[in-house]
Amino acid sequence: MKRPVRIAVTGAAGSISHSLLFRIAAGEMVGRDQPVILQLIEVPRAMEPLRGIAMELEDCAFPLLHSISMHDRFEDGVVGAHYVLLIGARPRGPGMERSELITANAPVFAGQGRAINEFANRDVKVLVVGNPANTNALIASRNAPDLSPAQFTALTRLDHNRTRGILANHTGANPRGIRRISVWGNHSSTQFPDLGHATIYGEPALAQVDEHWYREQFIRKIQRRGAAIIEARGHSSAASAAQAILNHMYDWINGTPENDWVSMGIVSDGSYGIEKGIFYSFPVRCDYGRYQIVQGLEISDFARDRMRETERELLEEMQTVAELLPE
Ligand code: NAX
Repeated sequence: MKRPVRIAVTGAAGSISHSLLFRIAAGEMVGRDQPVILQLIEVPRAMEPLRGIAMELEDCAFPLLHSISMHDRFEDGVVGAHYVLLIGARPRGPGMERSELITANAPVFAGQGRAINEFANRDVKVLVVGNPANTNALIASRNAPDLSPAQFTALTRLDHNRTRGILANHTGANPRGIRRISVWGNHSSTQFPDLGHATIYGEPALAQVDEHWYREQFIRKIQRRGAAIIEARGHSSAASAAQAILNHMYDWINGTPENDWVSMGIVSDGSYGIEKGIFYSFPVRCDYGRYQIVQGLEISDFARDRMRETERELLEEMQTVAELLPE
């Protein structure tokens, strides 16, 4: 029997976690033969609902769920963690500007980065989900000087999955037949869901859809999907976000399938001319716990403009939080 791994989760009593924790305990994040310890972290006022969730987890009698602990201090919850999912964040209030959301969340993620640096396992893998996810990942990683920035990632897999799901529905293909989607940039409405290299059952996707539809409707639909879900449901995406978190972590830990890649928000190494150091979504391949940016893709002028636009937004976000970014 394998030794259990420790998974720390913030926002553990929130909506995404409610769709996520039970599936982690069932073995869907790390592997079906890997026992897990859940270290659930919440703000003090949410500890009581969290206790209820812990009871429900216990009542499922998952064979792989070794134990559960609950914490209202991040520093305690992250001790020894092999995987950290930073889901909790201050939500965007009515009339709140994106820049206000960024400055409200920035100190929280700086503190969490410092605590991960000090208390987590040295090989920890961190996924930031709480928005603005890319910039929060940048802040956390820059405040964790003893860890590699490559150990920090931001969730753009939901955007990747949306691209795949909506394209499948539009063309009648099974989502499994769609490969090589790339989502570039920020997890925001400037992201660029790129079908330039995508294939449907092995044939170029762009030869199978109307180019005008792709440029004028499809891209915008993906960019605004989160807002459309809030409008329809009254709440932001939860079950699909949980699915994307499981996919992101599973692939990072276990590897991506042959002939395909996935999108992850990671620190830029300057590939494709994207400013070094920002957290930008790239197409990546994962193998044995590491990831590598897919190199050598041909970038059209149309794609280049969109990649630049979302890069600009990330550079602006970085400026907004500059004082929380130690060198
Ligand atoms: P909820 O408001 O349902 O839950 C958030 C939970 O986090 C609450 O229980 C709150 O008490 C807790 N929390 C807040 N600050 C905390 C802190 N400092 N430490 C520990 N817990 C803390 O939100 P939910 O729907 O679960 O969404 C969580 C975050 O994910 C939001 O920031 C949301 O914007 C973001 N999303 C990011 C996505 C992505 O693709 N990157 C997609 C889904 C989602 O919109």
